[in-house]
Amino acid sequence: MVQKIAFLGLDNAGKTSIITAITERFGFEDEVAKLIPTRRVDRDTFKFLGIEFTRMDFGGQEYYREDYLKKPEKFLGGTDLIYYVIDAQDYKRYIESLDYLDQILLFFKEEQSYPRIAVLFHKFDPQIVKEKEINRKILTLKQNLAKYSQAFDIFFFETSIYDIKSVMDAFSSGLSLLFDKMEMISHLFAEISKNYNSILIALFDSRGITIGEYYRPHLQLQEKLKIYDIYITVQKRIIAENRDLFEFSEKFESGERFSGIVEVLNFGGMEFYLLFIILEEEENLEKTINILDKIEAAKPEMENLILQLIQ
Ligand SMILES: Nc1nc2c(ncn2[C@@H]2O[C@H](COP(=O)(O)OP(=O)(O)O)[C@@H](O)[C@H]2O)c(=O)[nH]1
Ligand SMILES: [Mg+2]
Repeated sequence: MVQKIAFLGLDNAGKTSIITAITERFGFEDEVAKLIPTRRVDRDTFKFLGIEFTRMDFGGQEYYREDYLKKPEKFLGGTDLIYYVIDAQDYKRYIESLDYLDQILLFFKEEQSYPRIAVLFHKFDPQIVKEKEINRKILTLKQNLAKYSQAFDIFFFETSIYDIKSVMDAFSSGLSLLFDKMEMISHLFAEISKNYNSILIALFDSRGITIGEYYRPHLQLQEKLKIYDIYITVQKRIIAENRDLFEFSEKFESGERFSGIVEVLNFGGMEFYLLFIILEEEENLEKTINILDKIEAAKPEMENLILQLIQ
């Protein structure tokens, strides 16, 4: 069955930019600059874990919003997952945005259907993440949302197209809400990590959606971003050079060195990318390399879990 995903929010919130960023992970910024306001509803489809998804980008101008709310069953009926995008920098329109979400939720309440909801506080750009005012405003907004939307499972994310990882994380986490057993993969990775000096173990589908991931606790945002940058570069090279394995060795700003592999795996006729990064042990590089080999041992279980997910 096709699953329906709706991107909703006021005009100018950043919905179309987010979708573009997800679709064209590589060099998406040019594309975003050319965007024109969305007219009514744009649709496209994609496959994830073998399931077909329709993604709807709802133009957010007032006259469109009125249209949708006049015939909500036509536009919103059967939605499985909503990404509700709020321009976190546009304080003046918070109330208007909450109002719109409220009316959308009212429709679903009356229908007694409860899609999963991911609220994205968007335009939370890297250079302002530490500013007090925006953090306070977002917190208040979250509290208000939690209060009047109790019937719904709402999840919050802060995103910015200038931090592609934040967008991919929010998108992946939203999708994972539609798969009951998805967290089993992350649990497996947490287990595996205990045996090694792991910094990160992650599994992505071919379009960069996270299926599961484990990060070493206290890994800093900068370190995460660095790893993600490397991952994107490596994935590009793997595709360009038609490889199925890539090994690398790099260091963090702190001077700490790490080794990693990206491996293309084929489970159930689909391609996945496994990223495995461990701390390098200076005195014993050979040991490090051996450890990388050992990821082999975990593959059958990974495959088994993936097959359970997609059946
Ligand atoms: N600062 C900042 N601007 C953004 C971000 N995402 C989108 N924008 C800008 O916000 C404007 C509206 O974006 P658009 O995707 O058309 O919004 P939509 O109406 O919700 O589809 C555009 O000028 C984008 O360049 C972001 O993360 N940070
Ligand atoms: Mg748009």
